[in-house]
Amino acid sequence: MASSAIDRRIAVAASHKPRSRIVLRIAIVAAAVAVAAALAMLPDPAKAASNPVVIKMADKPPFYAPEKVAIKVGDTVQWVNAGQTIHSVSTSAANAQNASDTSMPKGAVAFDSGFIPPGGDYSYTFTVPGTYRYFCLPHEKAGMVGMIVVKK
Ligand SMILES: [Cu+2]
Repeated sequence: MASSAIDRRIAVAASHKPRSRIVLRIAIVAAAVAVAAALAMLPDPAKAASNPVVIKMADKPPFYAPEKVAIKVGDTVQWVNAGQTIHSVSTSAANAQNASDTSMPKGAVAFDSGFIPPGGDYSYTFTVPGTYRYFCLPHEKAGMVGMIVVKK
């Protein structure tokens, strides 16, 4: 009796092996399809560059205009420094003085423009839907924070 129970367990374990391999194979195919779909969703660079959503960065008081923007996945945002001083755009929590000034949806990778001189600009294409809070490194304390909502 006891040995037949063990035999059954071995039989079950053996029958699970090929099935888990099939599951793995399906997972690999699904991942490949997901990557292909993600690549297909990436905007044509020439097209994106010709029609970005523009956010101006100004000095007195330092702010993003508009402060809140709603876009679609694949849209590119271009921040233009229209002021006389340095500004930046960052979702990097490591660089934020106040953690609540930055947030990203799951799966998004933090971006940081570095310092943008007057007249300079920075562009970023959003590929992960969700809400992004970002800040200007020199002016976070002064309230220079912005929000981008990326819809599917
Ligand atoms: Cu600034």
